[in-house]
Amino acid sequence: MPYYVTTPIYYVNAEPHLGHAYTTIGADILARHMRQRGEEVFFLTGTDEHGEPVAQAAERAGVSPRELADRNARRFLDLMPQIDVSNDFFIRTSDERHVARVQEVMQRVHDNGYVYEGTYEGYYCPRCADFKTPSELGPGNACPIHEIVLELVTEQNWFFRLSAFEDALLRLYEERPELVMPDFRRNEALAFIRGGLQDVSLSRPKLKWGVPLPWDPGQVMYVWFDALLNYYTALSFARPGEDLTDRFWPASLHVMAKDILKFHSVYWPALLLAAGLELPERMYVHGFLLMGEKKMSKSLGNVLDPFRVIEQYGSDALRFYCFREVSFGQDGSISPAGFEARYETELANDFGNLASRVLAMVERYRDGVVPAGVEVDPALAGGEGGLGGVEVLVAGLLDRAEISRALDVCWGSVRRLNRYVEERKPWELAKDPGRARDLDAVLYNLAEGLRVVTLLLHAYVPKAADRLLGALAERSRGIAALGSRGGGQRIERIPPLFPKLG
Ligand code: ME8
Repeated sequence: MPYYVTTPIYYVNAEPHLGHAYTTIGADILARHMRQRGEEVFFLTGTDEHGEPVAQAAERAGVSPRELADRNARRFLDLMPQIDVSNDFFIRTSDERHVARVQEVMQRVHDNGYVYEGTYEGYYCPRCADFKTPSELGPGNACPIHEIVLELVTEQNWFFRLSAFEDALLRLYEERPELVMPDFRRNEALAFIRGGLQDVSLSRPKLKWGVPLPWDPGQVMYVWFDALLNYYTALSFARPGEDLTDRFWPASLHVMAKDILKFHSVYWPALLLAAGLELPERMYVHGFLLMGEKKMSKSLGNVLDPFRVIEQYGSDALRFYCFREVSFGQDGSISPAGFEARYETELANDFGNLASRVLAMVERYRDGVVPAGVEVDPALAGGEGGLGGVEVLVAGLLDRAEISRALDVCWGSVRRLNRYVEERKPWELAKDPGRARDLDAVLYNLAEGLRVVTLLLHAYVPKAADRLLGALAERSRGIAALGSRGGGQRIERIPPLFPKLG
């Protein structure tokens, strides 16, 4: 089964921040891991360029929406290699191939009878590009996310018959319990649907910056419909001269944070049903990275700049920290002090020192050759953090996008290997020529365990893992079981993987 994973497409009303990097790295970890398992993977990210959020920001900046979009899309594009993201394509919704495909799909929704003309009256947040229901409004009719007071708007526009899909969506959620993960997010989506679905405005009459409705070009499409469809349209033009839609649609997994749960778990499946298209298999809804108590957000101005963090600590450290510090799925606070602590104790000490020690001991005691002809030690394979079957455990968790839990399992193995060094004391065995076979066994098990866990960590910390696997003379980047390589290879010593900060 091919694996097609997506991130949200990000608004270009401002520059990227760590929240965007977080989701993108999460999806990247899954894409990399699936490739390691030999799956055929397509990984999509990109930018959401139409609609009020962008048009209003451009006005404030005194530039055209297209200029602002070009400028900030560039920043998102540049971010990807810096955080070591291996996306197969980067979609921009201002791309005319996307626009044409969106019009085609929406015309089908129209022709299938799910569109009508009417008057919208209610509260609209231009920053969220969201029509708020009364229960979603904060005190004083404010947007609870952006903390701006919303005005009551009345306008003539086109509607999408969302209400027609209430029963179909309830059935869908019944039949496919893993459509929205984790479970508590599925329950939120279900509660929203059970609360009753109102038809939703499908167009914006006053706005110019968007996709014109094919049947009424004087209006542009509500940006969320344009945006959601990116997951589908991208496949038709991501590879020049080739349409990947049949190969990769429906998507295996959409990754996003809880702020856009409603759009993905309610509007999106309804829109696809209305267009007669297949539905994505699953979505994973994660929490917010918080700085102190607040969600990091462009409009609240409390952002941590990923470019600066990478400069200081490297991309691996950022990738590791985000998923280690905050359990994927939950909200969690991050801080510069937290970064430093994890870097020192876990990357530099637990993992970096383990790697240095193992390489150094193989060199010192066996002239750099991993001993061959020895068995896997059951003591290392079993027990807490045991490495036997660790690859199966990690794969099972990543199948359900449990990125932090899978990392916890890997870290359990890193720590188990450190304990194994302390328990077996190779330096004492080395003093006794009668125990040469025991020393062989310990050194083999350490090198083999380090190889297995580094292959698993490759998806998280690709740069460091590549260096270490190079030193371990491991050419494959597949997932491996403890004992699947027999020894005999010549290792090399390398400078510390995660040097101590000065
Ligand atoms: O909503 N913590 O774009 P957006 C964790 N264009 N994740 C965060 C975060 C934080 N503090 N801040 C942002 C949009 N994110 C629409 C999406 S999709 C068809 C259209 C991440 O630029 C997270 O993935 O506001 C969140 O869902 C997304 O950025 C919102 O990005």
